[in-house]
Amino acid sequence: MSLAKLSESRLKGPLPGNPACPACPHNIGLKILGMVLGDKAVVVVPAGCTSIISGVWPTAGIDLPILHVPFASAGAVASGLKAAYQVHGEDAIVVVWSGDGGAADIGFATLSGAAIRNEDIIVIVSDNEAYMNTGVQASGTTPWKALTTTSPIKGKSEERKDIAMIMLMHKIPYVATASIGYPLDFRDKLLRASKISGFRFIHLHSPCPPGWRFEGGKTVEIAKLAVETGAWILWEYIDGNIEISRPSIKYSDKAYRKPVKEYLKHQGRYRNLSDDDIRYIEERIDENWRNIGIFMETLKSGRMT
Ligand SMILES: Cc1ncc(C[n+]2csc(CCOP(=O)(O)OP(=O)(O)O)c2C)c(N)n1
Ligand code: SF4
Ligand SMILES: [Mg+2]
Repeated sequence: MSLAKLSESRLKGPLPGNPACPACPHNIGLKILGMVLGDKAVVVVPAGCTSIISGVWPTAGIDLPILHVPFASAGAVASGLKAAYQVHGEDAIVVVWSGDGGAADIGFATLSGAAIRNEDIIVIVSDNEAYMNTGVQASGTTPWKALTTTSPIKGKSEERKDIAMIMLMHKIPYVATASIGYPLDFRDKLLRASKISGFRFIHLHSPCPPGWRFEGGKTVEIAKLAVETGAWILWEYIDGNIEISRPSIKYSDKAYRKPVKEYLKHQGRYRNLSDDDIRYIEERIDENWRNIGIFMETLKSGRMT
């Protein structure tokens, strides 16, 4: 179904005038979520920007049923909620909509537990690469050298953790990366995930204007540049195999990738990068592509079960 059709048929998702910053990536992602899952989604939201975006009673910022839960508990609450719906014979799709801090760091234990139990839930991590709601503190997914309010003066000194690969290692049925710059790819992945049962995980790249220090109108452009430079790889793990997703396929060949500087230069959080740093970041991108290629081959050969 086309986006326009989906949009006509279900007007679920973020409402106009909600308190998100202009050009907020979460609003874009939530719009797709509402369009695809519509009335069936029940959304579990740990603390983060989305807690604010969803509004303060009696007004609402998002037209979806939302359960606000403590930071560390989303995986556990979603598991219990789904079990309760099953007992009552209702087929609600329970979705955790979490930030990176809520998923990769503080809520990781309950998320990992729910994954190991293969709970019948969908987890979407809208990754803006820092704890934005509390003032841009570094999280486990903040990239190396990005400036945050808790990083050393020259930027974060550690590498980011790859939460999608970590979740894949839990041997769950479905894992994908997505980007708010490619809504149709995200829509398709969400649709496919919604037709599978068990624990499904989508890691959504979500550039944040105030947190990354770029002009609001550039949210989608920057998300696309992450893919076009190869810095964000779109892939999908399903039926025991990984495939590079259509928007990223071309960039498997380094010759087609834009220089990573094109992506970094718009973002004030990278203003202190040296030429050596940029070269190093480019090398890491190459390495990520090599690693995913090796992993794809390993899965195809059946050497990993
Ligand atoms: C246990 C606990 N620690 C800290 C906080 C404060 N807190 C609320 S939102 C937030 C940041 C959330 O970051 P993230 O999950 O990345 O979501 P974002 O705001 O970036 O969308 C923090 C630290 C809290 N609510 N609970
Ligand atoms: S800080 Fe970023 S993620 Fe949070 S509401 Fe603003 S634009 Fe959205
Ligand atoms: Mg965040």
